Amino acid sequence: MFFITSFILALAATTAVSMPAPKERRDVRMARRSSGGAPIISNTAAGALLNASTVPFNGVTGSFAIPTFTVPAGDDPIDLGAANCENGILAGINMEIKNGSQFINAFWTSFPDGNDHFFPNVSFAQGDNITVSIAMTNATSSTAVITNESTDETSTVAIETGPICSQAEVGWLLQAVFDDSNDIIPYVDFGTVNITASAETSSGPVDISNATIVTTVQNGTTIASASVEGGIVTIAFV
Ligand SMILES: *C1O[C@H](CO)[C@@H](O)[C@H](O)[C@H]1NC(C)=O
Ligand SMILES: *[C@@H]1O[C@H](CO)[C@@H](O)[C@H](O)[C@H]1NC(C)=O
Ligand SMILES: *[C@@H]1O[C@H](CO)[C@@H](O)[C@H](O)[C@H]1NC(C)=O
Ligand SMILES: *[C@@H]1O[C@H](CO)[C@@H](O)[C@H](O)[C@H]1NC(C)=O
Ligand SMILES: *[C@@H]1O[C@H](CO)[C@@H](O)[C@H](O)[C@H]1NC(C)=O
Ligand SMILES: *[C@@H]1O[C@H](CO)[C@@H](O)[C@H](O)[C@H]1NC(C)=O
Ligand SMILES: *[C@@H]1O[C@H](CO)[C@@H](O)[C@H](O)[C@H]1NC(C)=O
Ligand SMILES: *[C@@H]1O[C@H](CO)[C@@H](O)[C@H](O)[C@H]1NC(C)=O
Ligand SMILES: *[C@@H]1O[C@H](CO)[C@@H](O)[C@H](O)[C@H]1NC(C)=O
Repeated sequence: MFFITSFILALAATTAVSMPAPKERRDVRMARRSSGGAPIISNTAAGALLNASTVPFNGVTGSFAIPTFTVPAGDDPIDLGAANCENGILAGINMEIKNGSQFINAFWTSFPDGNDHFFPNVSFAQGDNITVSIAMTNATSSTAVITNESTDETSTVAIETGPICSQAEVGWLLQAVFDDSNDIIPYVDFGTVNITASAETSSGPVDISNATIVTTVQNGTTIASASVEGGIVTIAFV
């Protein structure tokens, strides 16, 4: 089985923010490939990625406080699946300011289908502590759960996919979003996001300290940096 799970938190600075289209999300996953654990430079993402060594991942979790934002923001999902696997799942939160109003939604997408679905019965505000997780039931069926820890509201969905392939990657990322012209919207200053990250295989929890770091560089300038220490993935606006 192959598992990728990414937390993707995107923050953007214009009013014309839209969720990344499925193709764009997939392109982001493709673009963040690197070899041998070398740091990855991306123009759309920052955070950490981890490959399974011998035993595939079967679950991944991230907990964090929704950052403060005052301009349109983006996307904070986890995904399960991979660039080299046809099938996968993405789940998390999307943050936007549209027409002066703030929206924070939890959503999930499966690949290759690519349609966004919203988690019912849960809502969020800036500063809320949330936990997102995906766990495989079997090769073609998973459960995604999002919880607002601040109120104990939880929403759980069952997600069917095609067979997930046999190599594994998990990740916790902050991701840029795209405007209606498919241009990358620059990050706004999101400060620091600390994600308490964990992943597990059938053998139990995995040490994430060797995760590959992903740094966002746009137009030659480092926009966001990341580090991993003690099970916390820290992503910082530079
Ligand atoms: C989630 O928790 C926060 C903090 O307690 C609260 O402000 C927010 O309203 C909660 N969400 C819902 C839908 O109750
Ligand atoms: C995970 O392994 C795949 C296959 O070897 C490789 O393409 C990918 O870059 C690796 N990812 C990381 C984060 O090292
Ligand atoms: C934006 O908000 C204003 C004031 O509430 C409203 O009149 C207008 O129709 C809204 N525009 C859109 C596109 O929703
Ligand atoms: C959402 O709430 C409705 C009404 O209480 C309930 O029927 C439904 O099962 C809930 N859905 C989830 C995913 O919890
Ligand atoms: C996988 O799990 C789902 C949900 O429990 C179940 O409906 C499905 O039959 C299972 N598939 C296989 C191949 O076991
Ligand atoms: C989020 O968690 C932190 C650390 O436990 C706590 O200090 C803070 O009050 C929590 N925030 C909310 C909105 O519950
Ligand atoms: C990069 O620079 C080009 C040309 O100046 C500009 O149009 C574009 O918006 C910039 N991209 C980002 C992400 O800042
Ligand atoms: C993230 O962790 C660092 C180091 O512990 C701390 O200084 C910072 O305040 C934290 N940021 C948030 C938003 O919790
Ligand atoms: C992390 O990488 C170091 C150096 O390659 C290696 O010795 C160590 O076993 C790795 N730790 C884990 C948990 O994979």
